[in-house]
Amino acid sequence: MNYCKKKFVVTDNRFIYEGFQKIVSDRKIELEFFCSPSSQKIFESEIRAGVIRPVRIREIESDLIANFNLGFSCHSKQIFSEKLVSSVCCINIHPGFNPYNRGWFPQVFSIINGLPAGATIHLMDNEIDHGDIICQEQVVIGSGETSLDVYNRIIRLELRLLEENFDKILNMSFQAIKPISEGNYNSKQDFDKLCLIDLNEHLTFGEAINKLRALTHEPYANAYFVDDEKKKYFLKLQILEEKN
Ligand code: 0FX
Repeated sequence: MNYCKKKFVVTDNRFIYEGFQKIVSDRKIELEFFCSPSSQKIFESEIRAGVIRPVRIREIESDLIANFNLGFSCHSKQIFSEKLVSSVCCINIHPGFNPYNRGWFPQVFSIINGLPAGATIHLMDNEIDHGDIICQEQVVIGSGETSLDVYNRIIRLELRLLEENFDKILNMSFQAIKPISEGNYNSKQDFDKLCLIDLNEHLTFGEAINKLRALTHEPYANAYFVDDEKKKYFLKLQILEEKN
């Protein structure tokens, strides 16, 4: 029966994990936490203590379907299968303002294409960052912000939205609304393409600054150009706001 079924969280992000744990411990609710096998280093001590289990979701899917009635994907590297999302209520905490710039690194693309950025909590279906929206909030991107600046605000917003909506989600008393359109989707390949700076591309200064600040995200080396000797140079933009 539903009321005795368990709830799970899959995450590969330490900041989100710690925030999630705080929300859970304030409420004395039991959740099972999983991470991807590739994130074992991030969660070394938690794995040793048995509070997070590294799993391939596909391998434990039948257990999840039989014994769980709610699951969260919070910055998980793993895609939930159609079978899982149609059998168990699965909820995604996403660092983007659906349906805009669904998929890879939403704020990077928002800085470049001007589409809204923010955070969305939504039901999962078999398309990426696509299901009905439980709640969302936009962040306004400042003209001097890099991808890292915007991302740091978004992950805090995700946790605030989760905290505010957690009880409703657990009681299944939320109302989810269809996204206003299909929006647009960016893949890892779209991001990789952005990173190669074509030295002969004609852009306005504004467009070039936006591209470089969108690709500035410590500790990653993203934007690069290749010179005539095939040497590769990475670029990042430093922006200093005038102090009054
Ligand atoms: O936790 P997360 O934001 O990413 C995770 C998953 O790894 C990812 O597959 C999933 N789509 C996402 C919802 O949750 O951490 P991250 O370190 O992979 O990325 C954080 C930000 O860092 C990203 O928005 C842009 C930046 N970044 C990341 C990588 C890997 C870069 O600028 N370059 C990079 O190569």
